[in-house]
Amino acid sequence: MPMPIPTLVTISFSHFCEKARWALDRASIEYRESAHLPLFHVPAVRRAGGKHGTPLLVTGEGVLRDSSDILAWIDRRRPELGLFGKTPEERAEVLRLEELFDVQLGPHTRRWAYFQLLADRRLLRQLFAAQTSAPRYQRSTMTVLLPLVRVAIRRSMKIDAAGAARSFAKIEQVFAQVGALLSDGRKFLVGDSLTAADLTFAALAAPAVFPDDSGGRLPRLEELPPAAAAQVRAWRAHPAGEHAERLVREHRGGL
Ligand SMILES: N[C@@H](CCC(=O)N[C@@H](CS)C(=O)NCC(=O)O)C(=O)O
Repeated sequence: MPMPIPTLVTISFSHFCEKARWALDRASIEYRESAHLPLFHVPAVRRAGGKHGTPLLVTGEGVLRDSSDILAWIDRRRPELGLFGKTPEERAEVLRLEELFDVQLGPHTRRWAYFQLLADRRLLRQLFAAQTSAPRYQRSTMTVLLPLVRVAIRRSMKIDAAGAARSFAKIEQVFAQVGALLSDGRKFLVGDSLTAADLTFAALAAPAVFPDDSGGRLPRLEELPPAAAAQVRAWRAHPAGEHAERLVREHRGGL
């Protein structure tokens, strides 16, 4: 019996979801996306066999509930891609960096960016309206639910000025570590081709560098409030930010 096409359940603009989507696209694995706005994702995730977190990949072999599990599954299906490097040493380094970015970068770019966006109702409304991969009823209901959703996001991720400042410091630390790795002139974080380390870094750095090629899922740099835009410009000028932007530009087809 042929395997059913996997379904990727997402919050459309989530950077952890983009990590999984990018890896699936890179591996040319056929899948369908069930994309949602925040809050609406919960029933969809539950129906698919998860709790509430996205991304979730429903495959013929079971349900994968974490972006790293999804990348590991892709690697088992497409080992020739070298998503985790070409030697055991490279694999160990890719896994180390993937974990570093998952824990020390992703939650912090998200909190920093949400802090900027939640302060600007018009921008938040635009962000939700731009998610054309999510069902139309969710986008129209969101205009009514917006005040509730702002409070829910703020509370669930402890988004306040002090938290945003802590996240800012974490982003700076990770950018410094990535900058140090790149300082020898390497084109990729590990080995001589794109691995899960680069892909994870570029996907999770997006809410700090707002790449021009985000497929319309994130606001454009010029739409951000001036202070946030100035910070994003500074991160873009950092070697790590330049690296993230270049990876998206050169290696992220099919947005
Ligand atoms: N470690 C997880 C993190 C995923 C994550 O933080 N997902 C967020 C979106 S960026 C989410 O779904 N939040 C909503 C929720 O948990 O209900 C992974 O790598 O998949």
